[in-house]
This record gives sequence, structure tokens and C-alpha cells, in this order.
Amino acid sequence: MASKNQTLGEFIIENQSSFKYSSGELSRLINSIRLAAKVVNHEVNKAGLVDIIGAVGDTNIQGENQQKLDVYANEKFIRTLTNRNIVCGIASEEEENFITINSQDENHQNKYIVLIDPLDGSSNIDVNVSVGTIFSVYRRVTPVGTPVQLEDFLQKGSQQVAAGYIVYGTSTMLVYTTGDGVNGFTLNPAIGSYYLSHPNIKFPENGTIYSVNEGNYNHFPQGIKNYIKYCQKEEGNRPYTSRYIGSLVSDFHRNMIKGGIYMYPKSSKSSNGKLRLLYECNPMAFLAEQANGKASNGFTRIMDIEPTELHQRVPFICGSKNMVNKAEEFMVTAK
Ligand code: P6P
Repeated sequence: MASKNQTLGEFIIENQSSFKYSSGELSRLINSIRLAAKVVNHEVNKAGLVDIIGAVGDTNIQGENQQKLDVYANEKFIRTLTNRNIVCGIASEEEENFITINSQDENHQNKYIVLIDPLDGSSNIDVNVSVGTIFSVYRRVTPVGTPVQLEDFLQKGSQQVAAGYIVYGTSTMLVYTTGDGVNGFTLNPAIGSYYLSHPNIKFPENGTIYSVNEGNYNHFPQGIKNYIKYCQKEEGNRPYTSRYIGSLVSDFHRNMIKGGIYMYPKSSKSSNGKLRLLYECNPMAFLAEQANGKASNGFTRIMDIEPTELHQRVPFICGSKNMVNKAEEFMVTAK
């Protein structure tokens, strides 16, 4: 049983046996993500000092190139996962194609692949708004010992073995699931350890917060327009509160704790919405369902969607179960 203030390392060891696959590798994988997140967190927190550390393209006093933080985060997560020889393949929002990890000594013996959005919402960094890293983990489906193939990455979200995010906010948190509930760990930057601060997080079944970019209202499907008007109507516990940070991880995290719904619908401007299925929607959907929430594209469970492309986009509605059900009702009746 998780106890508050347990460290992430202690938690992983204590729960290793409950993980139905080879536990050692997954534990090492989560540990490597934990390490990379600490390094990225340090850089994200320095971002405000750009006048001191130099803007993108400058070279700092060590003669290192100052990189865009999403490029930096991408390199850090890929290098950490590669150096620890844990995965056989990686896909990233920052990489057009998936990366095959040639583990010479073990000749592709690793069983896991990772898909990652290394720094989601990175445009918010310049205005000091929180951002996040999102990751999704699968077991490969092609034979161990051979180079990974695209089909290893194009698996339904229901096949994920782990998923999570790091939110670089007022504090830095690692929130993840391995299919046995959702737990949140807060980083103590003074000593560089994560402590279990939010054990067994659950979405409230109902909420009074809706998160959507209402600037796109005129371009939304009629069902979404009708649901937004429902949220705004003076009736019962409505109008709801509108909260939209422009950072998926932050909006999701707040809604999971307080109750709420996040929507990035398709629109006449973007026929499949903006968010990516494989490394944004599927991991957040896994977390949502593990926390008794729900995630759909308005009609279909996100984790049942059969992927066709590495960077494909899908409409995304996610949050408190009864709120997502109500939004889906409006989508179906407006058809
Ligand atoms: P818009 C950030 O770019 C992101 O992918 C999500 O984190 C965020 O919720 C959304 O896009 C914001 O997009 O079009 O509303 O600015």
C-alpha cells in the first residue's frame, strides 16, 4: 500500500511485483525518465534567465550551443533512455521517424518501446507558464532480437503497459500509471528526490471546470458548440468555470484533481484537431481511465483507435466521466 512521503524509488521497488511483465526493465525505464526529468526541470526553471544564459543559438560560457528547450528536452530523454539500454525503440514529437536503439551488447534484446512528447506547450516557457513531458510505453510486437518496426509503435492505446507525464509547474511532479492506478510524485529540488505526494489519484465523476480554446468556437462541430453553451447556462451547478492554460498536461492535472473536462475538438481549421494520438492522447487517456475518468474523440474511446501514422492527430475530449458522457451526448444528438 502506497504511503505518503515514500520516495519514487521505494514505491517502484514495493510495487514491482504487481507489474505483470518483466518488472526489472520497466522499473529501470521509469527510473531513467525520472533522471531525465530532473535535468530538463533544471533547464526549464532557468529559462527565465535567457539574458544571462543566452538566447537560442548563442553559445554559453562552456561554449555549448543554447538550444530551444524542446530540442534540449528531446535530446536528454532520448540519450538517457538509450544510454541505460532499456528500450529497443523511441518515437518523439521532435523526430520525424522512430529511432531504433542498436543495443550492440544485447542485440535488440530489450522488450519495450517509448513514445514521447518531450516538452508539450513549450511556447508557454517564454511567458513563464507551466509545461510538461508526456510518455507512453508499450511492449514490442515484432520478434525480440530484431530491429523495431513501425508496427511496434502503431499499437492501440489499450496495449500500453505504462504512461505518465512530468508537469514543470509551481512544483515539478511525475504522475504515472502501470495499469494499477495513478500516483503522483513531487520533486524536492533541494535533494533531487521525488516523494509520493498524491497516492491513487481519482478524477471526481463530476466537475465544474471546462477547458477549451473558445477562440475557435465558430469553427467547432455543432455538438461541441452546444456542449459549451450547456456549460455556460445558468442552471443547477452551472455555469461552469472556464480554465484553459494552453498546456495540456497542466489543464489535465488540474482537472484530474478538481474535476473537469478538457477538449481539443476538430474544427474547420484542423480536420482532426491538434493533439497527437500516440504520444499525447493515448498516454493521457490511459491515465484518465486508470483514474476513473474517460477519454474519447467525441464518439469512440481514444484507446480503441487503430493508429495509422506515427504523428496522426485526433479530436480529444478527456476528464471527469459524467462530463465526457454529457459532451458525447451533445456530439451524437447534433449528428
Ligand atoms: P491552442 C500545446 O501546444 C498543446 O499541444 C497543448 O499542450 C495545449 O492544450 C494546446 O496545444 C493549445 O493549443 O491551439 O489552444 O493554443
